[in-house]
Amino acid sequence: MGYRVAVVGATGAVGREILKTLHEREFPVDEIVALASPRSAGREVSYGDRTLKVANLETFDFSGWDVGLFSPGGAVSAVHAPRAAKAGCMVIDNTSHFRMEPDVPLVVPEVNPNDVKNAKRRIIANPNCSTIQMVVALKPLHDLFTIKRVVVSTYQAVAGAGKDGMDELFAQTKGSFVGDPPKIEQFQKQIAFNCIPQIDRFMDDGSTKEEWKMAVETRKILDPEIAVLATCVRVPVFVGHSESVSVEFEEPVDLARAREALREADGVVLVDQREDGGYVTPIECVGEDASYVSRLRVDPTVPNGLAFWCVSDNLRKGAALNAVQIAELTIAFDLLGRNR
Ligand code: 11C
Repeated sequence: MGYRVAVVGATGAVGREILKTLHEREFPVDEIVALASPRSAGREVSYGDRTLKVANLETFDFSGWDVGLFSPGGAVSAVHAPRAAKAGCMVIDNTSHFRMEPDVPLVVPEVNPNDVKNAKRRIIANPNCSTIQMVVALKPLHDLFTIKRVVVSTYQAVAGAGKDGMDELFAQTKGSFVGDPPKIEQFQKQIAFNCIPQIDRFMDDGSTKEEWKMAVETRKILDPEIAVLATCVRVPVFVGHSESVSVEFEEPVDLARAREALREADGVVLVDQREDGGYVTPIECVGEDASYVSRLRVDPTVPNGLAFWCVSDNLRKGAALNAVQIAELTIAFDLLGRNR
């Protein structure tokens, strides 16, 4: 039996990746609809070798639709996700709008799959991309030695800011060779040939909202006792977020056991050869599913510490794939369709 699936925000970078991922993973679809704002309605998007004409979200009736994968932006999800859920559709929302609401599960299938069963409001939130790849890598280590504190610095691709962010990096890079002055619209400063230590707006304590998200989301998904200090930086990479992660544990660490656990863990690929080039860089993870871990080593500056490098495709595991995996879980737990 297949399901009736709505993809909301279908013309955006994540929406398109969701359609691609649903098709690649042979998600059981009986009927699929692509939805977007009235401005984008009528445009066309691909689903496998089919072309879907985008329908207007504002006037769409979700009655009888089993699952909705939403990535239209927080303000739009705030209005339309509850409307879809009320009509009986199971919403998987990629925006940050519902993530920290206590009655909305925030799920990474390799880490807290059973939380999908608590979707009483029929809304499940997909975490921020930089959080997802990190918690996938942290989970097997937490199971072994119990994490106390994480210090992470990110190197985030412009795809995190959508297609406009990618276009800006391209235009500034090209412009530098032909003498055009950089046009700065999507980021706070020039992004080509630069690094910007600000993603999202500033909070009262001097951190940014992206850094706050990494802390609160990690605690909600993995363990409320874990302290997280994040510094989030935008870098001139098109797709693929990288992270330098230092972890302090309650218990003594054993590098060989850590390696073995990471090798065995779902969603993690350990590539760590301790030689020139024996690690993964963002350009190599594009289009791939895993959270790649490299440069794993003991941190000798704290009693029980490990450090590693982590890379993942932020549009894929960081957004579309994780959302589709959540949808697959709702089927596995019999939460869709006739079981609503
Ligand atoms: C970025 N992580 O790289 C952001 C994009 O909360 O879903 C995703 C924002 C979010 O800019």
